[in-house]
Amino acid sequence: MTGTITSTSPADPARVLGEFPEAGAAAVGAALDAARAAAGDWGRGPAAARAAALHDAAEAVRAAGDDLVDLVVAEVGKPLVEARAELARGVAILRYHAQGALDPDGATYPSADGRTLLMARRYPLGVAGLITPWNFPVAIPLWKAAPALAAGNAVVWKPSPEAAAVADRLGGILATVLPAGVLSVVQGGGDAGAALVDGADGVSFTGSVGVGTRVALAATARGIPVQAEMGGLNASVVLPDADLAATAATVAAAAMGYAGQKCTATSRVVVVGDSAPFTDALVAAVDALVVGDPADAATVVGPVIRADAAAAVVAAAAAGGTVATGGERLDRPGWFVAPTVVTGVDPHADVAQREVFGPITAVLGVADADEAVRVTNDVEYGLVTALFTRDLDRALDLAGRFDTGMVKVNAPTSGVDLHAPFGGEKRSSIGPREQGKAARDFYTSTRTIAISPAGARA
Ligand code: UN1
Repeated sequence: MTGTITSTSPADPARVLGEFPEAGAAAVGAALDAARAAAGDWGRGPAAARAAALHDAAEAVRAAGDDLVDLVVAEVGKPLVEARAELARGVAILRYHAQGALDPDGATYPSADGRTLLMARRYPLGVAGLITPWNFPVAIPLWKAAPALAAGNAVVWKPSPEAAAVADRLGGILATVLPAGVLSVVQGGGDAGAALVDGADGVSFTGSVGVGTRVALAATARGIPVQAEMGGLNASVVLPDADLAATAATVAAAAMGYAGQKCTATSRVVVVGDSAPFTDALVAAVDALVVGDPADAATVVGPVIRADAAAAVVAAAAAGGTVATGGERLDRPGWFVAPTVVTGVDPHADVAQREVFGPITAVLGVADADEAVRVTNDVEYGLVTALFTRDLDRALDLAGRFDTGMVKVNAPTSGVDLHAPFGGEKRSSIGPREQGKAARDFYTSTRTIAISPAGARA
């Protein structure tokens, strides 16, 4: 039984953005067959052709510009300024991997006999199955698809139903510049995802820990490579010497920008020493953020994605600590919640241990830097940590002690560099890193080839 996805706007739930038939197992199977049929020519063909197609894709996405941005704003409630930045990031990702298609695809090694050509060469996996979330509906699909395609894979992409309209549009744009079957979109939920994992040659997933772990188990049971990027419970650690106002503004934006709906958002603020002055500065910075219509260029905090997501923020705020600001739904249509800061939180309280994925952050006071490291690491996740200090020696020491895939000093937890490895430790990630040159390690398999002169081994 397959149904229909009706996509609505979180800022105006009565606004329907499109209806999309769900792909059942048969439709996913057909997309996989088409991808497999196309993968041979695509992967064995010249890398320059893949580079050219990806450059064309970059140009096509850039040309879609404002239309695509408006759809992102409407469908997932991303504030206009961030949606524009995401589109620009998507174009840059396509250009980067277009160029990357021409990178060296292997290495040679000295052979034992000195005459054999011993080499290791990267080959595409075949059909890459991509399962992507709604929160970066352009950038995440592109940072998976672009390196997959550059390496010579065909792609079948299952987007989140919450971003079905953006996926439909983006998939349509990419289809205009790629050979038939090389990239297709299958709309749907868990069943479509399961069918994809069942037939792909490798799976790259971004989403929740629960689903990501199931995807990884199913892929591993089939013996195919899998990469899963999941949650975060990221800390911003503030040392006493940090610049108070600048740090508060950076942390407020990292916690509340796009209503905290990033796996890289700051959900815990670990303050060393007297936490009162920084907490006051943080609350003032949070209260200064513009909350409202995501289509307004001044807005920093728009709606959360669904009614239950709004309810989860309110419940988390009520579950422990003192609500310093926020904690309530806004009295307007749409899934708006006031940016929320909870103070006096025990590091083991639910609000400090469970990812809420909304505009809420918990302030945890600690006595010294060692305790800050302990508290920061004492969670199941390990995606990113931000450290705020003017002391370079302490930054150098502490940066190596956080159990997270990324550490940033005097910069927000959110935001990533498209050309650097991206991924986390512990429950945040399974498998090799994404983005940059690291992405090739996932989308290719290395084969070692030895070519000896005829008769040499007689
Ligand atoms: C960012 O912080 O710019 O799903 C990107 C997420 C992350 C991406 C964050 N995988 O939120």
